[in-house]
Amino acid sequence: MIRKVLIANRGEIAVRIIRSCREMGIGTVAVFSDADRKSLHVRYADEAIHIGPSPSAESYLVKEKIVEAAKRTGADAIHPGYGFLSENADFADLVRSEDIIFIGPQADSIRLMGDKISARTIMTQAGVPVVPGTTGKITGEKEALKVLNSIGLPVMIKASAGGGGKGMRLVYNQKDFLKALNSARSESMAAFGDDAIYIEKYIQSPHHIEFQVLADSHGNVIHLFERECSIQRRHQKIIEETPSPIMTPELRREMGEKAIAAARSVNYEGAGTIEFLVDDNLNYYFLEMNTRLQVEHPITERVTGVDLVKEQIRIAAGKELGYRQEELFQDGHALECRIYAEDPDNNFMPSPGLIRKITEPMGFGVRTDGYVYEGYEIPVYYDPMISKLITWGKTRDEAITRMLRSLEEYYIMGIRTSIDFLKRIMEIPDFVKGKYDTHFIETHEKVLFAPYDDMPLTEDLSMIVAYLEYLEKAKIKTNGVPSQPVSNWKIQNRNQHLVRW
Ligand code: MV4
Repeated sequence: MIRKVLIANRGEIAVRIIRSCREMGIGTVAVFSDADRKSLHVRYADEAIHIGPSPSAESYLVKEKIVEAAKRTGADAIHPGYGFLSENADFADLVRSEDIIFIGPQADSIRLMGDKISARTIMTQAGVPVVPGTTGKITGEKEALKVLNSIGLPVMIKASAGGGGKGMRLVYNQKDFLKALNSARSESMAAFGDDAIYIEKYIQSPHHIEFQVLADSHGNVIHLFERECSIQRRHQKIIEETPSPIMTPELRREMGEKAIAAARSVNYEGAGTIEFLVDDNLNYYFLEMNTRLQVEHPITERVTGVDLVKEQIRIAAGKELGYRQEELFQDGHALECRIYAEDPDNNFMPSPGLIRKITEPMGFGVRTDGYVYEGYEIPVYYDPMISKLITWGKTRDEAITRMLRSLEEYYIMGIRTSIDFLKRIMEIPDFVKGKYDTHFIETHEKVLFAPYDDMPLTEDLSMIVAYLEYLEKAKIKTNGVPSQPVSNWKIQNRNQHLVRW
């Protein structure tokens, strides 16, 4: 039995976890830093504990402070969310050593998958195809060159302790190889305190497709189908969808089985994700396993009907999975857009600050997972993601048109956001046709970053009102017709608003 869960996280995911806990009748404890006193997760939790200064290194990342907060509040379990301590095996060990339930896999599973070289070895043994490349760790330059000759150019050099693109080097020419090898090594040492690296054949234009798995402590393992996450920039996902436009029923069955085999090979428990690269000929290769709940989990929830957080909690409490593989199916299509407080017209610079006005999309087939509200000030200290907009449709086309109308409804004033940029993606014919790979943003950058043909009004509707008031106060005659500057403005770059007075 779990009666009280401490959520070792902040932002939208903390809110998301609290919601499932409340529906299960489980008490909740929020932890918060100085900057998060007014965060929604603090308001929604039954109890909240201050854990230190704003920088995460002094609050959300301090294992001992989190465990201490759980002990003080009598929480019997800790949910780590994603990011922060969610894939920290030592944290899982520390939590369990205090007789607190860690809602997640065993520490050994986290360790094995956190080390990408050991993950490749284990997957190979389990019959899961990995990208052609090195087995074990590369020691000397001589060995590396020998490996290079057997794989053939181009190759990717990756850090064993890395993941998500950190410490990666792409090498096209033999003459660049040793330099890249050594810089990858030193970068990995500086970032992770570990200079172990491995080499893979470079897959030119892959799709990033991942499978959601759930495993209980009784040996039951199921998969909840795939998510396609190929639309990314600088290794940050922007749009995810399920089903994948390139998936076939046969491939889905086969990759699903491999995902289950992958989870079994590390005695996995809880919710996890097996990431694959899929090439143009539908060859698939294991890339990494994520041993946590992922940002994009809601699209899987939408098409399968499974509340993944509730399942995580049930599994951690020792219960058997609430679903069998045979009863799961994909109902329709789901899309997720990540909404960031950043400025696409200024190299995606973070744009934290005060939310002056916000209207979020609603209606049939729409879900927003967020944590901001009118009057909330987004802190500078954390990830700039504001919310996730998820739409469902009976078909992919319906999910896309519903996403577009939802993005049109989304109105945020006070900060810059990625909303207009996402609208542009939704209207690119290749995206609508499902024709995209991991190079989509670069391929379409001309269109995506083209200047607006109208002045976009991303600031305040009240500017117009102020201007009209000014005209009135200054007794400027307009004959009831909006004067030039006002009438040319468009709201949200889409809906022409005619203002009369
Ligand atoms: C690759 C690859 C091509 N070949 N590995 C990027 C993130 C990290 N998880 C692995 N990544 C890649 N690994 C081989 N052998 C291409 C990428 C990659 C990528 C993968 C998924 C989504 C977007 C990407 C963007 C650039 C590179």
